[in-house]
Amino acid sequence: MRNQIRVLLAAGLLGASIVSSCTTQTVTKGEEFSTISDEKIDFLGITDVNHLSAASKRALEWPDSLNNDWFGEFSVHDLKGDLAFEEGVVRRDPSALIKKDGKYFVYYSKSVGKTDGFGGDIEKDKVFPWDRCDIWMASSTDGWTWKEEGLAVSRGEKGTYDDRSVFTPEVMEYNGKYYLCYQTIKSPYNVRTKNEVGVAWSDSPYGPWTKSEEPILKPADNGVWKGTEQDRFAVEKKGDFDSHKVHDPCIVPYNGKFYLYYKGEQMGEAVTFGGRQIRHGVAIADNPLGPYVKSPYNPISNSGHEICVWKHKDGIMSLITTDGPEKNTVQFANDGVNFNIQAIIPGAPHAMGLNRSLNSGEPFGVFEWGLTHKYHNYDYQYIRRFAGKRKVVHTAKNERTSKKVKKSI
Ligand code: AAL
Repeated sequence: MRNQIRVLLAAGLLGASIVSSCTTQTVTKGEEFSTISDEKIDFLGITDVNHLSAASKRALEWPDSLNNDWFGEFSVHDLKGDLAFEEGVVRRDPSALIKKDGKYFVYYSKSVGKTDGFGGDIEKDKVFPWDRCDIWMASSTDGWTWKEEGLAVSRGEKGTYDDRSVFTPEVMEYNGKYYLCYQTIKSPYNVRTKNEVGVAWSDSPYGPWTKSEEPILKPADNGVWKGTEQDRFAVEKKGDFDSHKVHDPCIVPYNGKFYLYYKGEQMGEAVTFGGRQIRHGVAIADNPLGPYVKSPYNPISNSGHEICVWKHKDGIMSLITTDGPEKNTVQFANDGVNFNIQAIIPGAPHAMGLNRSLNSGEPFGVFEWGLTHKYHNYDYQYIRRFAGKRKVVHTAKNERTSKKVKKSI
């Protein structure tokens, strides 16, 4: 028998009653009614609509548009040539890959020597692997063997906003020009030092690069430290989600404007039920060089770490990894700002440098291959290559299936 079901989901209050015989079931959330098919109840494997568990209530609220476009697996491989692991050298946070005249180009943070941390003389020491970095570049024709071409953007002269470190670059090609955006630190680098974002531009992927004289993005200025000790957890007021650091910048041309996505770190960083409280924001400009205005909707994520965003259909897709209750998800915003979870995506490499020249037409195709970094240990990181492969079903070893990967866009 097919039944029409009325279920009250609001505020954990559940009332369910069989109303009449038909092909659909009606679920009400507060005053809102929606119709749920018998097929959906069957698909979700719900035993008894009169006894919906909290999990079943959440499942009934999932949008119908959910699909398995983002089901896949990743593998990571060593590179050859100059980007192979090198003792005593840090190469990390690869940018996206751009392709010109048959060659791939990547930009990354490079420094030498081990990390001392914050226990000693910060005037001399290296406090993080990404401290005392410059931005370097490498090229490759096959994406496996890389030639380090040299320095792209170096730290500024003493007294400038980027005199201590320039790192974690992203690259954008727009109208025949190239733009690198990256994190900047001014000395001294202690635990309360604010981190900013700079930009450089060039007519060629090889440079030379001209740097902005001022940062294009700064942390919110509305937090208040408590006391004068170098303790970043001691605050009178935390301020906005990005009151301490603006990190991992990535500029995407979108809707006739430039969307600068970034990671924010807050003064007095907290740990929540998803680990470190890390969130993303966006700032928008009419021009690639700014001025960038932060969106009033910030923060635009509840989780994440390194920014990995790309244009998808008419909106922006974002891979959220590492921190927060929504880590390991892909999220989509059809306006570039309001992101919703599309799928769980476990195992995605961190600090992904997407290969922006790929165009398979498939959602998961964006992960066909690209670059990532790996911790050899805390002091040294090196760049590797990832490969992502879409799957449609989960099979046992040697199990036969009639399911094929279908093209879905
Ligand atoms: C990375 C990025 C930023 C941080 C550090 C170097 O994974 O989030 O770049 O500053 O770690």
